[in-house]
Amino acid sequence: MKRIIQSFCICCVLGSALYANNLMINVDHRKTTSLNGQWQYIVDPYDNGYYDFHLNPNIREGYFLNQQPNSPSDRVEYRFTDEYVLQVPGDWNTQKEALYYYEGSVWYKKEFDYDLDMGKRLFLYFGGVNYQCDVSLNGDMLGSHVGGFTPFMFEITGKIKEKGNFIIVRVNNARKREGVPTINTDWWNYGGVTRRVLLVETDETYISDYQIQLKAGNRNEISGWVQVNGVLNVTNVNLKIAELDKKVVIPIDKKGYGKFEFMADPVLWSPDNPKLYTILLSDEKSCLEDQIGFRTIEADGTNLLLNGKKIFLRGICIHEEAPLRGGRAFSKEDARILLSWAKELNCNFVRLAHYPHHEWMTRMADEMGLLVWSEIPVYWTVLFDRADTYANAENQLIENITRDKNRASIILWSVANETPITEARTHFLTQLAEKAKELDPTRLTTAALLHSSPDANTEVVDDPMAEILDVIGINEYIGWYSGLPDKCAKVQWVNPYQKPLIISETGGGALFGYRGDRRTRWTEDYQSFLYDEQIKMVQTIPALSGLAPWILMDFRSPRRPLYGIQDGWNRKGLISNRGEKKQAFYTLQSFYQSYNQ
Ligand code: GCB
Repeated sequence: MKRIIQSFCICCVLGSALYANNLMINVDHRKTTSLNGQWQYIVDPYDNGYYDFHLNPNIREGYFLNQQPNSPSDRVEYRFTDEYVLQVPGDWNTQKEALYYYEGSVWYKKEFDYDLDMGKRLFLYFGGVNYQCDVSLNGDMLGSHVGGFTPFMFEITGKIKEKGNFIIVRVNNARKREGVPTINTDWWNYGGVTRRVLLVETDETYISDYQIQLKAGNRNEISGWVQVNGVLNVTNVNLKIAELDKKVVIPIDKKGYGKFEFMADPVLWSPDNPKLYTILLSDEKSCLEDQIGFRTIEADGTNLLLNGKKIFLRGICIHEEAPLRGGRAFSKEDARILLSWAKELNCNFVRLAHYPHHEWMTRMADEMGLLVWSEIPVYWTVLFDRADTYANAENQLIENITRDKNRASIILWSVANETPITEARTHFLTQLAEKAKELDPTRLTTAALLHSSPDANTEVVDDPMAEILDVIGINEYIGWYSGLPDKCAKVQWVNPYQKPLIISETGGGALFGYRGDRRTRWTEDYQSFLYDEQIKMVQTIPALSGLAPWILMDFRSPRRPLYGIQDGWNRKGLISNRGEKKQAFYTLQSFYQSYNQ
């Protein structure tokens, strides 16, 4: 009983235990068993399976116990059944009409058998669960996780049986003022086990994590580190890059950690030539493969340098919304469609807004040659003066960087979007930017900032975060939230910072197929005219390093109720939610094509 009391201790759920996440990276190249598919579920708006009638932890009847009545007189007031199943991965909102607007708890259950050989270890891996979850196995709590877009895992070696295991997960997507994001966003709060669930099997000792990159600003030196987990009788890890004719022996210390650096002359990864090398990491027993590209990214005054050469980022923002089908994107095919559209636009850059996207996206960006802005959901008005909110944001940053630090495509770690300027905010974001640098000195930090307008035709970059970050992102909606598109021609931009500047958002809404004159809002004509005017204006911004308009595809948002036009969708997409390209798609496409020449 004690074990159960501990596992349901509310302070464990609300305290630092939420952030204990020993992530093993690169699950795709390990021995895995999918637990995707149909999971039984119970909707629990009152958290009845979690609290008793006095709001104490429901130790005796908590749904994680999966109790079965043993006799006709037994009282058990819940039952998981095949009559109620949800597809995992997937959000619940678009799977069940009754759950479309639902925000609260849903219990998921999955059974599995597993025959684990002696000397092997087993981990339960979740790619992403929105927003908070408590995970149990065979009636015992494994732990909890907060944050809807990053992976986490639990070791279950010694906790499974050969037959009849059951996992029960309470998922809760209630928005919280102190959460990250907070209660106020412009996207749909898709709940559920939205990304894949896997069992990952390893040897007793295994390589859990590593970073292998060119040294910052050095195109001939590869450096990094490896972390080994387990019994730690490993003295060396071998790193092999056959195509570069490199074999490196990395000495491992008592903590399982080893550093390395060596000279090399790799073909550099770039959008024009997204060259990836097969990397093999091995200890005596096992070998782990990855595909890694090598490139450098630097800020040099107002210039952004990719592989030492000035680059202009021809970008587009993307939400992780499934193309055509709607709902949270989760498959390789979803990623392929979204990124192919970006390629068709002649982009060399995507801003993956406003939270870490699926690992498919960044791996595919590596393969397809798209540079990536990767972001955490520090959006608008999170509670910047709260230590727990900071800890949550930092944990999401750590999990994001941990997962994706070997992706050549990622050049920017973004710590926030459109946050109000206060001392507490600036302190909060500065700490995040410092953390990102500490974890990954090979990339640049950024955030999407706001600008100020001292008079009708002057726009000034003046957020104090511009001092701290390597690259400044500015969201501006001239011609949509501020004036009409012709305002763009009158505006003067003032940017005192000697740093690369990117317009990280701009745009306006249009309903696909709605045509009219260019001053009629919501027509494709208005939107395309706005893009024409924006394109002219941004070229007058001194030393601009990139543009990422808002947004590739229409996406669901409860903030967008306008009947007959929005109907619950943010219509700023260049492509409708049905995959139809609006006129502005072609406007931007031809600008990017001309920029490319
Ligand atoms: C913004 C936000 C983005 C919104 C967009 C809009 O500035 O960063 O999340 O969706 O504007 O459509 O208003």
